[in-house]
Parts: sequence; structure tokens; C-alpha cells
Amino acid sequence: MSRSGSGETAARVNALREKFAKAYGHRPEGIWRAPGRVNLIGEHTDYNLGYVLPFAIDKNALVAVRRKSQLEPRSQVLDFASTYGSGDELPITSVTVDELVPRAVPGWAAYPAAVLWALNQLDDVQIGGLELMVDSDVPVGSGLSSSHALEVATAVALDDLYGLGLSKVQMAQLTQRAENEFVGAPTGIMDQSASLMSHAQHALFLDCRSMETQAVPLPLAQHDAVVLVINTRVEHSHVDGGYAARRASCEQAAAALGVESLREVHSVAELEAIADPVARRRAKHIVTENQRVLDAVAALHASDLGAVGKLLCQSHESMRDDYEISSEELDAAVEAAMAGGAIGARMTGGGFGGSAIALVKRERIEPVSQAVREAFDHAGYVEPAIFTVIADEGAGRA
Ligand code: GAF
Repeated sequence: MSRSGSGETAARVNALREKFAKAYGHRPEGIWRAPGRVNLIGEHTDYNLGYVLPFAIDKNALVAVRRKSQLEPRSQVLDFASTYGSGDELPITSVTVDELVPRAVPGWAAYPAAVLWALNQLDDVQIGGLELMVDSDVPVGSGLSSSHALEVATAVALDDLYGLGLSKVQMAQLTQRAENEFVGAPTGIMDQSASLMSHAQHALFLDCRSMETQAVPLPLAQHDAVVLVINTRVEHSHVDGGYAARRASCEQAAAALGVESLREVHSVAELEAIADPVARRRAKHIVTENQRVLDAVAALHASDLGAVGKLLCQSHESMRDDYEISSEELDAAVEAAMAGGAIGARMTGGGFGGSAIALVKRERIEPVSQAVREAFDHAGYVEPAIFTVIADEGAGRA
């Protein structure tokens, strides 16, 4: 089991500064940090304008940037490098500002490029040549929002460097547009909001309709409890069909009920009017999940971790049976964690792979981890990566 902390981030910031200087021949103007997230509860409710309760984690993306002078001949060229590669030479991908068109940039560079593109769509914003280098310890494809961390780090960097004065809500909307239109993933607004707006030791209660937030204290220390992440290492992607299909079912259900979004539905009984059984089941998850978020916020305020744990388990069942976005590995992780003595457990994020979380008393970390490892070994799954996470502060200058 491992855990990354702020000491590790500081060391990565220094290493990134040096690698940047080596690759580009001078130091960056600054380095910005944006965390990944886990979602405690409230899954697939964001694009239904409902409630979510994520928190930023102590794993993050770093982006080092230097603006090219308008006097330089290459001032309209955007250079992207990352520390991901091994070896001494870090390859640089270069595109001109004019070449920034949706879906045109492959690989990880699509995420910072998407943000540059989205910024240049705004009135009065003209971002020209840049040198950029990224570093991240958010595991890719793990359901911990590695792509949004890269996007948010780029957005806060450019907002700061160019003095754009964007609010956090505007930055969340901007990175959502980048992800939806440039990258082509029809995702909601939760992940970037968590990365931007979270506070240390708190979960972020976000109303995705009003974009109002409340920092909800996580009473983990009082209970000597932690949040354990179980990364199944089955990679997922939201550009694939499953995520979009769930979105379409929700829109179909809302249309059948004559409401703008499923946020306007408050009881499962109302869903009887939906003729299509699949759309009805999908809508049932959303309606019940919104209520579970509200109940979880109340339980956290009451410092009732037992109640939070029950809600996590109910949420998982709903995603497994009604929303059908779990996987064999995620179900096994949740089942084994509970058998090993977790207070509650559920898959987290978009689903179809990625990670589960378990709420665990500190003294049960090892038995729970062991139970999960044994279950995976027994089923012949890839060995999961298991680590604790801490609720960290949202994005900013590193
Ligand atoms: C992914 C998306 F990016 C989020 O917007 C959200 O819909 C989540 O899946 C499911 O809750 O992480």
C-alpha cells in the first residue's frame, strides 16, 4: 500500500522544473497543480443536474508553462512534453494554434490542447505560443479523474499567466466544454469542479444545477477511519459508448416524463410513467442516488459514519443492478472489502472499470486489503492497486 503526500508533490515540482529547463533550455514561468478526485457518492447525477459529493485527493497533475514571446518566430507554436516517457530525452509534440481543432491532437496532449482551444473560443482571449510540460501521479484510466486533473491544471495555469480572472465555475464550464467538444467525451461537470473547488479534509457537496457548493467536513480522524482506493487496473474511457448510452437513457426518461432533467423527479413512483423498462431503471438510479447524496451529507454532519457506509453500499447496488455500470472486478472489490470489515464500499467514478472506494477503520486497512487481494487472486484478476487517499485542497499554483 502506498500514499502520496505534499512532500512528494514538492519533490515532483522541483524535478519538473529541472526537466522543463533541460527540454526547453530555460525555466518555466510557473508550475500549477490540480488534484484527481474520488467521488464519495452521487454517480452519474451531474449531467442530470443533480447532487454530487466528491473530494480532491492527494494525487495530482502538475503543469509547468512558459509563454513564448510574440517576437519569437515560433510564437504561434504550442509545445507539449510530459515526464511520462522514460529516458533522458523527453519528446516534444508541437502543434500550431491553427491546428487546434477538435479530435486532432492524439494522446495525453489532447487534454491541455483542449483547454487552450476552449480558451481561444472565448471573446477577447487570444492565447499564442507556449511551452508546456506535464507530470502526474494520478493513475491513468483508474476512474480517479486523471484527464480532468490535466485539464484543470492547464486552465488554472493559463488563467493565472494571462490574468483572465475566470471564476472557478467558469473554469469548470470551460474544461467541460474542452472535454465534451475537443476530446469528445460527453462527461458532466463533477470532476473538474472537485479538482477546482475542494477543500482539505472536506467533501464537496455540489448542486450541479445551481453550481452552489458546500464544504462538508469529513469526520474521518474522529473515527480513526480512512478512505481506501481499490484500483482494479481495468482501464475505462468515457469516449467509449457505455457512458454516452447512459446519458441518452436519462434524456429519454426525462423526455418521457416531460421534465427538463431527472433532477425534477423526486420519487420512484413518478417513474412508472416511463414505458421503456431500461430507461425506467436508469432513472431509478438517478432519483435514488440524488436522495442518497442528501442523506450522506446529513450523515456526515451528524458524524455518523455507519450511516454513510450503508449509503455507499446502497449506491453500489444501484449502479450494479439499475444503472449497470459496474464490472465483475468492481463488484468483487466491494464484496471482499465488506467481508474484510469495511464500513461501506462502492465503485467510484464513471464505471466500466476503474476504482472502488472503501470506508475503513484504520485497524482494518490490512485485513480489508488482504481480503480484496485474495478475492482477485482467486478469480484470476490482475492484482489491484490499493492505497489510502486524503481529502486535499483544490487546484492552484504549486
Ligand atoms: C465521469 C464523468 F467525467 C463525470 O462527469 C461523472 O458523470 C462521473 O463519470 C459519474 O458520476 O467521471
